[in-house]
Amino acid sequence: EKRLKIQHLRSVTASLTTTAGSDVVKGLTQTAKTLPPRYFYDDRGSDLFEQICELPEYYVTRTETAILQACASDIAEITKECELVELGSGSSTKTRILLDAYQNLGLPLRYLPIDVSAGMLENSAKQLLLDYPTLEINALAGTYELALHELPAKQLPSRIIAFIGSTLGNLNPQESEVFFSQITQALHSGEYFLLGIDLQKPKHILEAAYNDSQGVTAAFNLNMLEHINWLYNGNFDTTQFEHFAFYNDTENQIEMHLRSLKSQNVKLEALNISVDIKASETIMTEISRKFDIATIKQQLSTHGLITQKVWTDTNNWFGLLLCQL
Ligand code: AVI
Repeated sequence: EKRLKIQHLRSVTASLTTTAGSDVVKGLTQTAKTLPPRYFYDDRGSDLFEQICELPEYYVTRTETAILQACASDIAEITKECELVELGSGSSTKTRILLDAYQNLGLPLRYLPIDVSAGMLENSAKQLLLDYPTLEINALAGTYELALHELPAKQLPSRIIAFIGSTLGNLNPQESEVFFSQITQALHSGEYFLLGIDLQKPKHILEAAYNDSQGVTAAFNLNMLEHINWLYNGNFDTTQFEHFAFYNDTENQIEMHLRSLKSQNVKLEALNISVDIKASETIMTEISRKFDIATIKQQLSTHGLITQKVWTDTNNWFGLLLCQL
């Protein structure tokens, strides 16, 4: 297929600046234990995340989709002939709304999805090619960091990098600073950045979204231990941990933890570590920060990213920002 190119960047583990698994060792041997959220996303984890997006309590995906449906034609009109780079493209469901908008204006379609899951990229790319007969795809399998560094040359007059779904919330403040500088370095002056962010809202709504009644989020959280067992030859017993998520209203973030149901020892053979975990001790697996638009605009502007337009829903639950370098 001439319209599809898939480039495999170095593997996720090989691309770590340090030795594979050193982030796990560091996180499990410090006093307040943590594990990096990227370990959620093995095949089962990616599948569970897709299920989370459909949950009645998880308003995030539904709300952002509705905003995109309302503003996609504005975005296409502002950016004109523009190729779409998407960070963490996953199944590319929301992307279709943007592609439709460019197509409806008779603009050329070029899409550069970036995802760590090569399988996911290949499947969604094939489906997209069937549905959009003029679409060209150049997929990049790898981390954002590598992909942003190795973006192929632009073939249309402009480019938009989309980072939607509020994945920004999973980066801590220092990580987001680094991330914004990487975006700025990847863009040329006049090009665009589309950012989707989950906004601050009453605690009970947030806590319900991360403690769904069907237990999908709990399964997603616990699956990280299975993934780590598989990667590093570990013996985490998922029946001896429970999902624990709450809103920290000082930090304005959801925190997801795994709480130990007993005093136990876990070994990760491939990493040569043995970890003692006390009863009720928790391992933090994710933060999901909730933003306010004024603060994020300000932060973007310190990186030279000027917000041209902001769209929200009627509840003001989610924000979509179109910025220009
Ligand atoms: C991918 N990310 C934006 C999700 C979030 O809401 O922070 C991950 C997630 N964790 C639990 N539910 C969903």
